[in-house]
Amino acid sequence: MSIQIVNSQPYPDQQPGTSGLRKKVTRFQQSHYLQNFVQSIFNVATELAGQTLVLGGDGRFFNPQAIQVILKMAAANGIARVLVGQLGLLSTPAASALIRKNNAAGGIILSASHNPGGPDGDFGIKFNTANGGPAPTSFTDAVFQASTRIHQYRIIESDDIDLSAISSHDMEGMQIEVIDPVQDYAEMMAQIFDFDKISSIFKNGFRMRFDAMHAITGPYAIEILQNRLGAENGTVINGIPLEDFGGCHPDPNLVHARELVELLQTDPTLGLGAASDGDGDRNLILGQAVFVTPSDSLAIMTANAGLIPGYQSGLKGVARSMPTSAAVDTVAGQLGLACYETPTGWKFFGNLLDAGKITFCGEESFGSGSDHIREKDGLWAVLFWLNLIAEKQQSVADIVTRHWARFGRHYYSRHDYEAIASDKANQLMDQLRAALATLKGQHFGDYRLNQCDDFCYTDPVDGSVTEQQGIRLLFADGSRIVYRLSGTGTVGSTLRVYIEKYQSDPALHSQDTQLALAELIDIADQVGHISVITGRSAPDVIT
Ligand code: G16
Repeated sequence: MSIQIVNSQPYPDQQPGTSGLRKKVTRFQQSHYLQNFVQSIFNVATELAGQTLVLGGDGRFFNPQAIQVILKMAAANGIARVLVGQLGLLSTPAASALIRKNNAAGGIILSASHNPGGPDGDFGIKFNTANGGPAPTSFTDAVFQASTRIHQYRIIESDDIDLSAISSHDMEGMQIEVIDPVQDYAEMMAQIFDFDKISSIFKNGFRMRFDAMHAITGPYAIEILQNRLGAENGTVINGIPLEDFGGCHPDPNLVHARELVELLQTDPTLGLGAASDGDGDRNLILGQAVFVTPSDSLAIMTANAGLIPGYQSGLKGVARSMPTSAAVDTVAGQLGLACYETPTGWKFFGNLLDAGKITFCGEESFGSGSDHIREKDGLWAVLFWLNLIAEKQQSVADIVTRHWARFGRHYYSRHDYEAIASDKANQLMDQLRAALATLKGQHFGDYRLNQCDDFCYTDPVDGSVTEQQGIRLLFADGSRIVYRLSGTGTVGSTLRVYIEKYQSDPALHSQDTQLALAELIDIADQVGHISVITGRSAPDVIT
């Protein structure tokens, strides 16, 4: 055996955030940095020894090198078999599906999600457990602790494995299967959605654009939308995965998916615009002159689940992350469904899904998904909308406005202040926390503050408690302002301010979300002292 035991020193900054460890590529390239973290995973996930591991990433810069290191470390740590995507590629939802289908003991996914890539961009690594979902906080905390104590790691001395073709290899007794990253996932989608019905709208001239943002979903979208469903060639734009995402920012929002937004504006024959992010778990849904907020999308999916073959037997319940609008709560209330409010982070849905308490879940951060896997799923959401359009024979705008007419409208916007100095961001949150007791009952113009707190979640399945998940201002009319610091940024701190207002009367619905929320936006600044503390007069990104 050519196992090497390599001496190394801990790095102090290997604490995983909302979704694994995300740092600059240059940080990951420092000697032993990646190896320390991977060894810490193996030291904690002792259940992996003798079992199957799924491995792949979103193809960003450093993906190929990291895959080879992890294969060699897996072999040295007693893993029996690794399923690795061809060329080291796997979308996050496809990886989750593979873990579940193959009874793998876990998976390692290489991605910094929607963060930019390239030599100066970001890289990331996360561990998913045997249920296919992101590891819980107890696990990531243990990995961080292990990383602070590490002094050596195990690795095989071996040549790199050729991942360019579907093939099998043996590495010191560990079996490596290089698999097609797309086919199993495409099959699963065909089981959930009515592919014949969706094909029929494309046959009848329905046109759409899907922006893969030069990230992982290109090959998946081309196979499913163009090859299997018969959408015209050219439906998938930016479909070739590039290690720097073509210099673009693979974050499917109205700012970074500008090209798609403009395509919809200039071509009135396009009935749907959609996009996904770096690793394929997020989604953006656009119609002609309408952006479907992720919060509304979850509510609309919940209200219409019965139209989709995979959900015809009904929903067990639904869940949303705390900052996500309460649009889905309104639907759940009317349909008599249980509705859960969790902290930000897909991992919090895992227990609810595993316990059979929910079927759908979603987040304002462009994530929606169901119990088919344990990750959010970008293409799943796009297919859901296509299936809805095909069933209802209505435009995206019609589906949305009819939904609002029935359930009322939750005006909703997120304001992001990016890369602010961390001490300022912490000061802002600390002063808000300190003011909570005095804020309650205060009036701000027409708005009376009913309740305010720092969101604390008790998991209904295992009783675990997660504190300090965002400051909530809850007003008497149901309006909300939420302040929270992002867990996925890599430069300074990002402050997210979420603003929401409910209007049940369709006659009073306005076209302009920012206008409808203007007073609350002012209150958010007034209470949070955002401009004073950060020195910023406006957010960097408004969604
Ligand atoms: C990750 C998590 C999501 C979460 C998001 C929050 O998304 O997987 O569940 O909603 O982070 O991001 P932030 O903390 O920046 O608001 P992703 O797509 O980056 O893996």
